[in-house]
Parts: sequence; C-alpha cells; structure tokens
Amino acid sequence: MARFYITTPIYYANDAPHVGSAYCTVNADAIARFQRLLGNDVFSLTGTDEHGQKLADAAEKNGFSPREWTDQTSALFQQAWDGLDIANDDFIRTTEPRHHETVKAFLSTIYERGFIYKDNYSGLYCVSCEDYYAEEDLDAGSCPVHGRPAVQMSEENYFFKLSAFQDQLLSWYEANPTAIQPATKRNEALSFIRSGLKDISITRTSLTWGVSVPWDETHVFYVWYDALINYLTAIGYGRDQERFAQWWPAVHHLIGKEILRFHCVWWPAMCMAAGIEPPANIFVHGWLLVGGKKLSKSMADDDAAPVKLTDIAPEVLTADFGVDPIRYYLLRETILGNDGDFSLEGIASRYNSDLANNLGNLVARVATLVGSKCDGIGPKVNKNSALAPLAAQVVAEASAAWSAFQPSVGLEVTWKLIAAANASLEQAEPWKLEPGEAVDAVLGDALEVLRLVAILASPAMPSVCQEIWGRLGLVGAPTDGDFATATMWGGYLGEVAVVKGDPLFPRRKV
Ligand code: ME8
Repeated sequence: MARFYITTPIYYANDAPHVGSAYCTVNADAIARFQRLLGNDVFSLTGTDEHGQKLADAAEKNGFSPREWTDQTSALFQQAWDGLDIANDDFIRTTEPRHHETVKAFLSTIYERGFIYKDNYSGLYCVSCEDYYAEEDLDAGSCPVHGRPAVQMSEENYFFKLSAFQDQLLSWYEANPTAIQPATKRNEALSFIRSGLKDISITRTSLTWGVSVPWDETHVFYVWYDALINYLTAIGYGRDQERFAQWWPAVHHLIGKEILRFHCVWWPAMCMAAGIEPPANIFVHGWLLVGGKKLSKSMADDDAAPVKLTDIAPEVLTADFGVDPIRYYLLRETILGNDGDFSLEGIASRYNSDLANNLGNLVARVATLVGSKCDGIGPKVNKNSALAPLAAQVVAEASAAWSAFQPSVGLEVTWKLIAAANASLEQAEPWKLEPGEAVDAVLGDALEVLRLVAILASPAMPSVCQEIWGRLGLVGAPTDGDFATATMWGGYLGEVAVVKGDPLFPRRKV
C-alpha cells in the first residue's frame, strides 16, 4: 500500500471562504479520494492561515480581537468544507499550540545551522500579499496581484539566507524533473531561481499577532514563514519522528499560481536549511476568473467586479445546484493547471449536458426499463459484451488521469462510457422489444456501466454515486473492495431489485 500525503494551501482567515478557495479544496479532496479508491494510505490536509498584518487589520476593522476573529472565520471554512463533503483527515489552524511549537522547533534548527541572521530592512510592502516587492515588480507603485498601493516599511529583521540555496535548488530541480507540475510552472520557478535569489526578511517587530521568535521575543515570524511550516506540523515534525518519516517528503502540495514562489523557492530552501528533504511534488493550479478577473476577497474595494463575491459563496451554489453537481463542475470544467472561467450559466449548462442528459438520463432509463421488461430485477451483465474493451480502456485512462492530477480528464473519459451505454440503448431500442435475451443483454451492459461509473466518479460525486450504487441493488459502497477487481468488466451479477427513484438531476433552465 503506497502512502499519499496531499495538502491545500491554508486559507487566510481574514474573511469567509469563496468559490476560489473551494476550487482548490474540492480538487485536493477528489484527488485524495481517488487515491483512497486505489487502496493507498492517504492523509489529506487543509486549514487556515491565521497570523499576520492582514488578519490583524481585518479583525480590528470588524471590532474583534484577532483570536475572536479567527475563531469565527476558521469555523466558516470548516463549515464550508463540511458542506462540500470534503473528507480531510486533519484541519490545521496556525494559532494552535502544536503549530507554534513546530514553527519554533523548525526555525530554531535553521537558526542554529547558521542560515538566519539579523539586519535592517526597508522596502515596499503589499499588506494583502504579506510580502515585499521590488519597485520594478510593481504596477505604477501598486501590487500586481491585488492592485493596492504598496507601502514603504522599514524594520530591523531577521533574514533567511535564501541566496545560499540558489545552486542547491537548481540541482535539486534538475534531479527531480517532475517536482513542479505543470512544466510551464516549473520553468517559471526555475527562471526565478536563475535570476538570482536575495535573502528574505522573516520576522516582524511591527506586530505581535504571530509566532514569537524563540531566541528573540521582540520579534514574531513573518506570516508566510510560519504558514508554510503547517505542512510539517500536521505530520508530527519534531514531535513524532516515526509518523513524520511515514509522510515526508512524499507530499503533494496543491497550490494556486500566485503562491508559486513561496512554495517552489522559499519552502524547499527552508527544508534544505533545516536538513530535511524538500517536498516531492508541487502541483500549481490556475485561477477561476469571473469576467476575466480573479475571484478573491482581497481585491481593492473599489474594484468593480462584475459578480459580487458574497453572492457566490460555496453554500449559495450548493443550495441552488446540490453539493455533488458543484463538486463536479469545479473538477470537470477547468483543466487543473489552467485558468478557467467561472459563471452560473456555465454551471447550469454543464449540469444539464453531463449530469441531467447523460448520467441522470441513463440511470432513469435503465431503471424504468428494468421495471417494465424485467419485473424490476436487474439482468446479469454479459462478460463478453462489446462494451468490455472500452470499459477497460476507460478505467485505465481515468486512473492515469486522476493520478496525474487531472480530474477533468478523468471525468471526461468516464463519461465516454456513459455515452456508449446510452448509444447502445438507442441502437437496441429495448423499449420496442419483448422481454428476453436481447433486452437483458443491453440492460445488463447498461447496469454494468453504471456500476463502473459509480466507482470511477465517486471521488467527484460521493453521494450521487452511493445513491446510484443503491439503486442498482448493490450492497455496501462503490468505494469498497479492491480497485483492480472491482473495475473489471463483469462485476454486475444481477438478480437484485433495481430501484426507480426520483430524477437524480432534474433539468435546469440555463
Ligand atoms: O495565499 N481561483 O491564502 P489565500 C482559484 N494563506 N483558486 C483560488 C482563487 C481563484 N480565484 N482564489 C483563491 C494564501 N484561490 C496563503 C497560503 S499556504 C502555506 C499559505 C485559492 O486564502 C488558491 O489556491 O489567499 C490560493 O493559492 C488559495 O486559494 C489560498 O489563498
């Protein structure tokens, strides 16, 4: 059994979650679920990033202490993920004692190894990014990501000797060509490293809301510096060596493209400085865009976004479309790694075409026909069906796609099987035939296709697939059993009652 550790970024708890944060979380969750389906030992982690200036500002603006504010907002993330059926194994909050302890242990190690020193720093700072910018990287003095004017900051800080790791990072990436995916993002990281690395300031004296520096309590660690370490906290770094060694460094960090530099440059260098292996894999995804703009709460207030973000909170969507259809849309619509357009019309159209007209239609048709032609008892699948080779191909391609962090492709190929079953029903027209072998053959095939689809699509739509499983008369869950055996053509044994329920996906107006 292989081990599979997957993480999402920890979301800033300055405000409530939105569809952009849901995008990353649903993708990580579905990828983790597919790995569980394959029989692997999975640990999936998400959480909230609760320190820093931006957080302290948001708390003050809302009339709360940072602690009260993060308690509320972090709970909103946990509720949102429960609402989206996210099966994370842990939820980390950076304000937890276990995290403070780990940050102190990890950074003390780097300090003791001589990679942290004290110096003066002044520069242009974007509070939304919690990061300094070189003047030439700003757009007319404003942050290129958030559009807010950068402010001049000056502090006596501790610095991490990032510059010392330039060559080591390059040779590490050369030796590990798939460490950053997709390749375009790897190239972006490499060219950033090649352009020359400067030491970075890692502490602040201007605020107290953070993890205090163990060797100098007048400083707190810069929020990014503490945040990245969450990936180690959750697996017991410094507290449980055996557990830590089970999960590290074979980790998959799923991140958005705007935080590539932190994860692909700083983070591996920090690991090297502390004497542990860098993360094995960082998968960088694109942004969901509304009318060409990133969905994000930290856009400047005067930014006239065409859709109000509060109108597209995850729970607003799931209340309207259902949990599994929203998960399906977030996974299917955009190739992970690319930017994608987000729109309500897009959700409705994907829902109608893939879910109502294809999957839902097949389920309804088959159950109705089994009712009218087979007394409600599902016929056994024909092992030598013409659909068997296609099914084998779909199982192989879908598994490969999910394993390569391509849920959209995994679902697209799975839907080929649904289309093939619908087409064979159209061709055989069992509704015109008398009960008998020909009817049993085409319905047995369709039931077997639905059994396989319920397994293959379960990481995307866990509840719907469980419902289909039950309607087919099958016991247990689509996720039970050994994957290779369960996905072999011929598993539907028939002679069980097929349930005709309500439409799974009532059609919607686009
Ligand atoms: O960056 N489309 O937190 P964050 C797709 N705390 N993904 C989006 C998105 C969009 N429009 N908007 C946000 C942080 N995201 C840090 C991370 S990790 C040690 C610290 C996703 O809440 C995207 O994955 O600003 C982004 O990277 C993530 O939300 C976190 O954003």
